[in-house]
Amino acid sequence: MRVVILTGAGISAESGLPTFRDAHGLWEGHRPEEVATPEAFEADPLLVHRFYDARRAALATVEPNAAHHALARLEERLGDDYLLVTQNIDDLHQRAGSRRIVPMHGRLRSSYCLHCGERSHWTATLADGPPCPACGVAALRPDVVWFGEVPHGLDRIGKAIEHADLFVSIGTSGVVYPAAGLATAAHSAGARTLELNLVPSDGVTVFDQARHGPATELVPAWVDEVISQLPR
Ligand code: BV8
Repeated sequence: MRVVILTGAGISAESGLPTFRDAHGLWEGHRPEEVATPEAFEADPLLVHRFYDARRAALATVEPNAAHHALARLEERLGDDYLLVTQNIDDLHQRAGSRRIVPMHGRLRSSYCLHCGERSHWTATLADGPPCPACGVAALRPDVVWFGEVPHGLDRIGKAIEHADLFVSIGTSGVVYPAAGLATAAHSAGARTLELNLVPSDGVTVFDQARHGPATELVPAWVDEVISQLPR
């Protein structure tokens, strides 16, 4: 069975990371869409750096939860018949052991150099304008996909969805595109579709089936179900 999973901020909520909607939608009085854009970075790089530096610092204080670990277990059983697509820029999936993963909106623990194009593992701050580890120029930006920028891995995601038997959306409100359009694409490609979310998402009607509740309860239970149905 070929499975494609899409996750959003809801899967990391019980690890202690606020979701976009839960963070009262505001950060220092700004809507995330206002600070997560190239224009905002152009206008006020310090404000944007502080937004991501604070999230990078918070990431160091949290751990993957039972939902992240359950997905890593499922990947172990399905192997290459599995692909995890995440909108999250945290590394909790990777820390839980996920390997077949597309961080389509980038990674918080990575910097991108606007001078030489180098991507570097980054856990410290960027607001103080550190030099790029590769070219030495102080031209680093967070290695995340901002609104108006093209997400990563769209080809790989498109191919996996074309051949999927099952598409599962976990902890996402289904508001941001092109991620929010993947369930419809999977449905049109003939896959069965399932939503696992705390409450019905904006796109719930697209799904053949939906289960609502906390991810740390829904996801391990669903993974156990799938694994129990797999041939020995
Ligand atoms: C692009 C990285 C061109 C940075 C992010 C079509 C229609 C309308 C608009 C558009 C459109 N196409 C494009 C747009 C514009 C825009 C867009 O979608 N705007 C929205 C606001 C309308 N999209 C773009 O700009 C994209 N780029 O289109 O380029 C293009 C595209 C394709 C091909 C060629 C060219 C780029 C978008 C990426 C922006 N970067 N993140 C950062 O993180 O700071 S988006 C960011 O917001 C996240 O990554 C995520 O995608 C989104 C937040 O959504 P969720 O993760 O779902 O979080 P949310 O808080 O909303 O919901 C949480 C859910 O979890 C809730 O349902 C809640 O109930 C549930 N939950 C909570 N607790 C739990 C839980 N569930 C289970 N258990 C719990 N405990």
